[in-house]
Amino acid sequence: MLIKSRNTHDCLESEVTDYSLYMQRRRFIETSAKGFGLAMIAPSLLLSACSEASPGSDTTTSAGKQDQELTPYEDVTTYNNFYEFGLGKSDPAKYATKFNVKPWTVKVEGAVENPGTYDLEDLLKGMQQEERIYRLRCVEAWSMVIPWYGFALADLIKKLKPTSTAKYVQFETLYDPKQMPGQRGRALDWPYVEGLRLDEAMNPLAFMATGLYGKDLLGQNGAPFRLVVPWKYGFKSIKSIVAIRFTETEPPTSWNITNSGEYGFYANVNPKVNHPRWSQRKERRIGEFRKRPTLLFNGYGDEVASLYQGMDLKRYF
Ligand SMILES: Nc1nc2c(c(=O)[nH]1)N[C@H]1C(S)=C(S)[C@@H](COP(=O)(O)O)O[C@H]1N2
Ligand SMILES: [Mo]
Repeated sequence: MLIKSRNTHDCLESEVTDYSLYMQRRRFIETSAKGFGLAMIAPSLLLSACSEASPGSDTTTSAGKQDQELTPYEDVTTYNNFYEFGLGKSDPAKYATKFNVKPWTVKVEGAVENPGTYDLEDLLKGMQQEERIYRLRCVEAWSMVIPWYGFALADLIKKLKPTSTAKYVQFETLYDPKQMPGQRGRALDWPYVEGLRLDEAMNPLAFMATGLYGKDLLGQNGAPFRLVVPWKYGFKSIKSIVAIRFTETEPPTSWNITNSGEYGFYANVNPKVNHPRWSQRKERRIGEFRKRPTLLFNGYGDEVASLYQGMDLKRYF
């Protein structure tokens, strides 16, 4: 049985406010048991659909508990950004239904002591899987609140052991135009690549998701495993990863390659730095009509602001 350790992102069963959500999550206990690698989710884990914010944290005071109401599973799995499966928000759900993720291998390369080609299952061995409720804020000014399932990116990095010269980590998405119709067009330079500074990647908030809502990830959400960096715009959270590369210099990233004036390497959520073509001051939570104010670092400043001390966030956007 999976033992869940408590940290600031955990919450108590008694904080559950939405009964239908509670029932929904109970149902996932059965369905997820059939899934790939997710058979061991403890029921107690599935009942903790509540605010991730610990008392007194920034998120609680600035945004309130309402801010953590989960985005319905239906929306999370049908309104997606995954250009490999098309440019429209409903394309990924339409074209990823037969996406085959077994077997899945991941190449580990660069400045690292344990390079190699790993079966995903071997790569995940020893990773402590847990649920984390994180907001995901797209650069297009919409957002969702998702109960992710997975493990700390830091744990994986510790297992792979970057050398002392490694300063960045780059991730790469599968390139397979037969399965990914979007790759037959040239919307982006395929394969999709993303990266983090190593200290950002080691921050406890950086997460590798294998599931959401207690089920394995569907193709549209980045099966079989994807990055989730909750304080950065959604495009940093690269999906369906097949390579992890440790580098000494800042690695190229897809949206920055495509349009460096609009998409920086850092991409920290920042209401004061507008996208050149639209404001970032507000966002629409999917499923809601009124707009919410966008929070610096997507509301996770307590945990991550120290990473950027002394940096001009307008220049390094
Ligand atoms: N490989 C790849 N990863 C990607 C994208 C993409 O097009 N290709 N889109 C990104 C963007 S812009 C967002 S907002 C999130 C959306 O994740 P979701 O569909 O699971 O909500 O995925 C990110 N990861
Ligand atoms: Mo996005």
